[in-house]
Amino acid sequence: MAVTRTFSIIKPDATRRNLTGAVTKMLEDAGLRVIASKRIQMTREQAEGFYAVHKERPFFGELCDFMTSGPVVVQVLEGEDAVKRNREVMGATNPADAAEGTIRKVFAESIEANSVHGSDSDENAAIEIDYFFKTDEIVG
Ligand code: DGI
Repeated sequence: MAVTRTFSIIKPDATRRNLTGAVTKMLEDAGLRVIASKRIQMTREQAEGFYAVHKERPFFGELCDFMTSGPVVVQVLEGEDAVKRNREVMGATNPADAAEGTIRKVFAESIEANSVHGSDSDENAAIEIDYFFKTDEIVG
């Protein structure tokens, strides 16, 4: 299996509850390595651009409100089959459906305040990494 990269966000519900370390430990325990990380306050424009694929969905406005409601930690993760491995450890979008031991099962508050984002394909991972990081901020 090839070593690849994915993009992760520790969302405002998790930073608010001081869970940055706890979430990162679960990512690391899943075999993912944090090769870039920064804590930022996302602007409305950044959130709307990041979630542009969802702009016709009824929850788009609330999603952007939530993602700008507090600090987030954006990360680049590296590991074997990183996109898939990260999606596995994140768990289902709705914590009610998430498997035992996943980040969302353990920490998420709701389908919206679900603690983490993770890219859903290698192609989107590259786009999302590029959206938040300069090349020299990533040290693999
Ligand atoms: O890739 P995921 O984060 O698991 O899920 P997604 O790409 O389908 O949706 C992106 C985010 O949008 C998700 O993490 C939380 C939010 N979202 C998705 N479906 C709903 C939702 N928010 C609300 N309020 N209601 C939804 O049905």
